[in-house]
Amino acid sequence: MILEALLAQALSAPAPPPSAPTCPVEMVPVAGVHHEYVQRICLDLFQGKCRSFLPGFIAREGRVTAVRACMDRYEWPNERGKLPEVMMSFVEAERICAGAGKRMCTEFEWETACEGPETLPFPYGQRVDDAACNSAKPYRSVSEARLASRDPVVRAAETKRLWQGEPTGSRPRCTSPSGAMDMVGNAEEWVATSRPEWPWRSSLKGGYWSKPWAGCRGTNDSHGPEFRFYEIGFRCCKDAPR
Ligand SMILES: [Ca+2]
Repeated sequence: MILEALLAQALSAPAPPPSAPTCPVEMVPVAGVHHEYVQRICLDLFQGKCRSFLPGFIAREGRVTAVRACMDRYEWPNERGKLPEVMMSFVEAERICAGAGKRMCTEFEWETACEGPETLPFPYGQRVDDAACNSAKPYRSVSEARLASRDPVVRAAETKRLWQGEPTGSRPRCTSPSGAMDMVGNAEEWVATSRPEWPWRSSLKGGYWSKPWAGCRGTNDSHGPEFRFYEIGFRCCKDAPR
């Protein structure tokens, strides 16, 4: 049944996407039709994670959302070559984006930017490429007690010990079809939840420097807006001009 659905959808013409907006120079236009669920055929399953998908076969299902927005090209502070800021809560990210005349990206905007019109599983293509993005560094075990310490010196030391981020835009192949960079890997990114049935208004996208299977789909919905962690940053979005 899944194969039949995939074939039927692969052969049908996609709906025309919304026209791309004109965005500020530091942002990229994001325009497309987002489908709540996608199903693909996996070609290479490794330790429960799919590392390669069959190109061209995809079933798009669930709620359909037209997306039209502007998105920061890089993780905050959205300047090429700067290190992404981490240990950011969703609430802090909201305040910073608002201060820049922007807002949080929604989960569906983020996925649309990452996948592009072909609804790619990874921003750079159909299969995991450990060198494309900063997502395959060795995992370092975390001292949650030190990270949550009341002493800012202790927190900073633990954050520094765990840090494996890179300057934004360092890996040219880590560019999504929309032009946004480092969507997979480097800092994990706060977004505004698009699925109202989920527990928090805050969600996390794109994995980080030690999550080599991270792709455009797959949302971490486990953390509320006050949560902060050593690898969590964000990027901002803005409504597209009419
Ligand atoms: Ca990222």
